[in-house]
Amino acid sequence: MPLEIETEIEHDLEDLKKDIETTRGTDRWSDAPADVKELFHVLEWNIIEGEHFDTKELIHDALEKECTARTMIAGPMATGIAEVGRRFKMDEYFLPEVMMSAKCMHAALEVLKPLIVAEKTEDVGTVVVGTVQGDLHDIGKKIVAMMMEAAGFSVIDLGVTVTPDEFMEAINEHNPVIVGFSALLTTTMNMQWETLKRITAEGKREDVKVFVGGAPISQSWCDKIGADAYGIDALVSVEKAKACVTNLSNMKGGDPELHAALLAIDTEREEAKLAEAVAS
Ligand code: B12
Repeated sequence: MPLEIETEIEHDLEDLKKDIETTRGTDRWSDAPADVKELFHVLEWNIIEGEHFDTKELIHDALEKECTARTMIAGPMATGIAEVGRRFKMDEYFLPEVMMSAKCMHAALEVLKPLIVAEKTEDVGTVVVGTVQGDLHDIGKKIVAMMMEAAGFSVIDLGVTVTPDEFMEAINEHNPVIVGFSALLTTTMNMQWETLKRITAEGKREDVKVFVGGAPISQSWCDKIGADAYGIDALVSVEKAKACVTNLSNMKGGDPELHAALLAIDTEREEAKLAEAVAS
């Protein structure tokens, strides 16, 4: 039986720092058996310290203990790389350290991807994703792509620093239901807008639903550039993508009603969370 471990707790980065640096007496993964909790802390440290030669072994150890790929991605891998981002921002880490941590994430995803993708049972449509021109970040986009694939989509991943031309070529060739732009830099987020303008100029806006995501991206950015949906994380992105091929499948890309319906998915989730918090 796969282990069910809570990974949804939201962390303030400062609290996470204190927690990671000073104690393992944490509420993170407290519902996991003690050996799994310890292993998760070791995996988290492995990513923070960029010990990429050992990452795959740790992932295999966790799989042997019945941890799921999703738990590892949303749990220790997410908190580990978040702490790396904080250290980088505070000038405690420089580029070489971040690159080593990214290597750990890629090593882990290499093991986990086949397990996630194996969940695919049906083909519900095509998604084209890519990181926009000028941007080399691809860890989050890869996670989104694999979760989409598990949910039944055929995913065409165009890689990193994808030009508007390349996005257009892929749209014309694959006729996707959704095209997703990832951007992690404030200096490249504008390329999401440029690519979207290009899709509109080529007369393809109604044919494709446009999703945007990445650390600096927000719902208000999505609204501003006229994209259809913002995906704060992979799970939310998949939920919205599924809506595009089920109850919202008759709506066209760029339709304000589609935009509102996709946004309502976030509102409903927030309301449900609030109701749950009030009830407990
Ligand atoms: C790892 C990393 C790198 C690695 C990237 C390796 C790789 N192959 O991806 C390397 C070392 C190469 C790197 C380079 C640089 N980086 Co960097 N990097 C990071 C770091 C630490 C983690 C990013 C990450 O992987 N996060 C984990 C994933 C899981 O999260 P995510 O990407 O946000 O994805 C989730 C959601 O956003 C969403 N999502 C993501 N994409 C999409 C797409 C769609 C369609 C949808 C729906 C959803 C979605 O779902 C994902 C899964 O849940 C961030 C810190 C941070 N806080 O983000 C800095 C960060 C993004 N980098 C930063 C900077 C400055 C740089 C450099 C410019 C540094 C330099 N001086 O050279 C270069 C830029 C290179 C370039 N041209 O792109 C800054 C950006 C600041 C800014 N204001 O723009 C950050 C924020 C660090 C910081 N705090 O200062 N970086």
